[in-house]
Parts: sequence; structure tokens; C-alpha cells
Amino acid sequence: MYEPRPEHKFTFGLWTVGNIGRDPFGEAVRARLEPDYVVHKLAELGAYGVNLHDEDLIPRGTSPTERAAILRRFKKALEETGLKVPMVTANLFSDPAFKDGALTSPDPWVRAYALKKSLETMDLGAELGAQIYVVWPGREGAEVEATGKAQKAWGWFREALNFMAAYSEDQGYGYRFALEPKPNEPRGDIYLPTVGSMLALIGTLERPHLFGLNPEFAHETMAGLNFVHAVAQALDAGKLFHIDLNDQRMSRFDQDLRFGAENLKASFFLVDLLEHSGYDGPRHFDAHALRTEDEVGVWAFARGCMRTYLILKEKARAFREDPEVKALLDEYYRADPEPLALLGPYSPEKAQKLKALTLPEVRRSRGYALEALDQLAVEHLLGVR
Ligand code: GLT
Ligand code: MN
Ligand code: MN
Ligand code: MN
Repeated sequence: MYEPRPEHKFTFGLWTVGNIGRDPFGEAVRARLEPDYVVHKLAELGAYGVNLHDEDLIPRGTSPTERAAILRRFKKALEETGLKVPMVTANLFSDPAFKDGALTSPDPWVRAYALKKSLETMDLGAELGAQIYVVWPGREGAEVEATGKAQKAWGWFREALNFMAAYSEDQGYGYRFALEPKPNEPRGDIYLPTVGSMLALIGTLERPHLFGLNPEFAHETMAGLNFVHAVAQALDAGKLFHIDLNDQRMSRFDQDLRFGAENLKASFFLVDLLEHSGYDGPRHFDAHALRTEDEVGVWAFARGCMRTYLILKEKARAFREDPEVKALLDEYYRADPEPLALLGPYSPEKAQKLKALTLPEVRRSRGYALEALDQLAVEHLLGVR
């Protein structure tokens, strides 16, 4: 039971299980894992796919012959295991050129280079069968307001996204672009901090239907926001194109913890939402093993992410089928026909009737039984129901 299988659509990035444990204070604690080795290990563990940045697979400065050899080995591993590459993304944050932004650098040389790198990553992804292209604007932000860049950055970013979508159409790649918000880190403040800000930007693009979200648990949580609500909003807008699952404590640096390691209750309701939403895209774990771990710990971490998801999925099913939960929810959403007839689309008659409406006093004194409902959720989570 709770054995991960490809049909569960679990994916990891090369950069996640391949994380070498560097942090701002300490050097690497683990050796780099070869991409084809990662593919074999992930397949053994029951994952569906592996995602990558251009540079995770082809390090900067690789010669064309070396590039071809890496690609050959990687594709062979994919063929042998059946693992997919559903998503690719360009690394627009490591190169020193990107220190004051990539697609929103004040230097047009850098903006052009970031765009070139994005187009080449789209070519690479198309060769590997990727359908989703993530844009994480980690360096598109600032620590200093004196430049006035905050007013210009939107235009530059929009222009780049429009260019990329047009290129994808031109080449017949069929990408769906998933934009990933984050409030801060590595920049002091990132221009596109939340799911809501990304959704608003999408409405201003030339091909909005090609753009959606790649929300990350840790990123909304860092800002003290409710990730379940953010995902629900993206779903409501038809914009959940991809999702980065991990865990995080609020108000800290980006921890990218094992899924469910910290906020079990929020993870439970997130899985509940995803599993009942009709979302059928990848469940991507953008997390990494703790710096304390060796390679054994890395695979324990990866297996743990997937098992916790499957356990929570089972608990969410049991919770929704619990007769006591159902009874409480029936009562919670009970809808009298009288007020219902006054809601919905506008009509002048309804407006008249609404103005004559008197709220029955019992609507003020009623309780919503949320203590009982929430306790049932907790008891399911604790495994006593
Ligand atoms: C980086 C970041 C993630 C993004 C990745 C995509 S890279 O690890 O912390 O949140 O999803 O570029
Ligand atoms: Mn993160
Ligand atoms: Mn991260
Ligand atoms: Mn992420």
C-alpha cells in the first residue's frame, strides 16, 4: 500500500534529488549525480517523470560533442525506464550576468541573452517531449528602489513572455507556460510575489490562454499566505498548469522541505483539493533532502514525498466519505429555496425583492459546526477514524 507508481504522476527535478546541499554558509556535502543515474533511480522508486533546467542537463560551456553525448545517454535512460520529461525551464538565476535580473535586467544585452537562453531551453525541451515550460522569475526583483525599475520591469517581462509564446507557436512546440511566483529570495523582493499577481499579469499578455501558474507550497507559505486558497484560485481561473509540492515554515528562507514534513494539515487539505479538482497534471516535488543527508537520505526523502502524498490522498478520501462529515457538510451548505431565488444573475425584479428582504434572526444566531468538522479532519489525520 502507498507504493508510488507512474500513474500517480509524481515528478522530481534533476535539481531536487540532485541537490548537493550547498547553502549560503556551507559548501556542497553531496556529490553531483549524473542525470541518467537519477532517471534510473527515480524510475525504481515509481516516479512518472523528471524535470530539468537547461543547465542541470547541459552545464554552461559544454562543447557541442559533449552535449550530444550527454543527450544520448539521457535519452537512452528515458527509453530504458519509460520516465517522461513533462517540464523544462531555463536557469535564469545562476549566471553572474543575471545578478540584477534576467528578463528584466536593465542591460538589454542581458535581457537578450536571457531570451536566447529561454528559446534554446524550449528547443531542448521539445526534443525531450516536454509540454510545460516553467518561468520562475527568481532574479526579477530588487533590493533598491532608486532606479525606478519597478515600473519598467513589467513591460520587459511581458515582452519576453509574448516573444516566447510566439516562438513556441511558430515552432509548433505546443508549450503551456507555467509562471511561478515567489515573494523573495534570491532577490530582496521579487516583482511577481504571489499567485494573485501572476494571474493579473496573465490577463495582460498577447496569448493568455497559453499561460497559467506553477504555484509552490513553500512560496506562498513563506509570505504567510494560505497555499490551499492560492491553488483554489488558480484552479477556479482554469490556470493550474503545474504545481511545486514541498513544505516550509512561515517567514523563513525557502526551505523546500520534504512534502508534508512541516504542515501536515495544510498538506492534507491541499491533496484533498487537488484530488477532487480534476487537475491531472504532474505532482512535482520541488524539494530537496536536508543538508545532513548522504545519498541514502536523498532517496528516503524522495520516497517520503510520494508516500506522504498517497497516504494523505487515502485519508482525504476517507474523510470525504465519512458519514459524520457528510452530515455536517449537508447542514453547512443547506440552501433554502427562498433566498436562493434572489441570488444569481441580475434582474430588476430580484433587485426589488432583495431590497424588501428581512434577514430571519436565526441566521444571526446559528452555529456552523466548524469545531466538530475540523476535529473530524484532525482525527482522520491522526489515524483514529
Ligand atoms: C529553484 C527555485 C524553484 C523553481 C525552480 C524552477 S528552480 O530551485 O527555488 O522554486 O521552481 O526554475
Ligand atoms: Mn522553493
Ligand atoms: Mn528552492
Ligand atoms: Mn519551485
